[in-house]
Amino acid sequence: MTTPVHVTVTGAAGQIGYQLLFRIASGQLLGPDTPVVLRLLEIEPAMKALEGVVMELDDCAFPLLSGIEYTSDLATAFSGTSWSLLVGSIPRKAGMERGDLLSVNGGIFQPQGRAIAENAASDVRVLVVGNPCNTNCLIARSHAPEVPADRWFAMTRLDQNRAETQIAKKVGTGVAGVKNLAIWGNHSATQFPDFANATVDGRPVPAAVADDEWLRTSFITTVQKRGAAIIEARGASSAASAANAAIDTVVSLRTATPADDCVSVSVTSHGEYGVPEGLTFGFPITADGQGGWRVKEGFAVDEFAAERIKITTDELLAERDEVRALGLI
Ligand code: NAX
Repeated sequence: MTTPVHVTVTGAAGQIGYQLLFRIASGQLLGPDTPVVLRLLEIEPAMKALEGVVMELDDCAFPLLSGIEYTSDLATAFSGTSWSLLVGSIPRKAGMERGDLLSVNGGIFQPQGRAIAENAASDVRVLVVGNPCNTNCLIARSHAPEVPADRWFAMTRLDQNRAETQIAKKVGTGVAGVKNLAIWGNHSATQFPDFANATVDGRPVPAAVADDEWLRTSFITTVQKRGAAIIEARGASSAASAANAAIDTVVSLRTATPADDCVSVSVTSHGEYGVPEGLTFGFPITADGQGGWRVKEGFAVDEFAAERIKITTDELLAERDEVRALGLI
């Protein structure tokens, strides 16, 4: 039997955790031939709930699930981990200022970054889901300089999936036909879902949709505000679709990306497309199937796109300046 791969999930007793763990344990994250050990991190008050989730994982008798560690201790949670999915965070509450939000999350992601650097496996990769995920990723990464910058990711895949579905519905085709759809920037309401470089059934999206007004207005705002629309309808934030996007992200990073497609994920900028170096920024990337990836070149950035990319860049720079002023990076 292959050696099990250790996968850490933080915030494991939360709603995304509940949608994520069973899929990881069934082999959907790392494939049907790779046994996994789940390492689950929670805060003390949630440990009892987490015990219940662990009981349910046991009750599934997943053949690939080689073990479960559940803990509130950071070193234990990240010991030997190859994939760390950082889901647990403190979402913005009514009346909370942005600085408070960044500061409270800094208190979570600083020590998690250190614990990853000190305890994880040498091949560790980190996907930050907990919001504000781009800046939380930046905070954790800046406290783990030993872990190469290309191992840190923040999740913009849910936005890509949302955008693909909106386009497929508009054109009246299957979502599998929508390709090369980049989400630029921050996982927030400033993100830019780039329709102009995307294709549907091999045709450029603007030609297939034939409704520029829709693409430039309601398409963008629907994707940007989808999270809020789900809270409004469901009375709770996206969980199953978020867990699905986390699985999609890892699978896409492990698989060679076809030449006509890209994967949307936030990564450490090296200045690609003029984005300031060091930001955790949503780009179109391609993976090589061997664990490597690069920002996809050749995306056309017209004036409309450049304006939107600037807005989301400015927001991320403001977040970076704020966490810097708070001493978090
Ligand atoms: P929940 O509130 O249901 O669960 C969060 C869990 O994290 C709780 O069980 C809590 O006890 C735990 N937690 C808090 N502090 C922790 C710490 N220091 N260490 C370990 N665990 C800790 O939230 P859920 O709906 O699961 O969402 C989790 C995060 O994902 C939120 O920040 C949310 O905003 C974010 N999302 C990100 C998305 C993305 O596309 N990047 C989309 C979905 C979601 O909104």
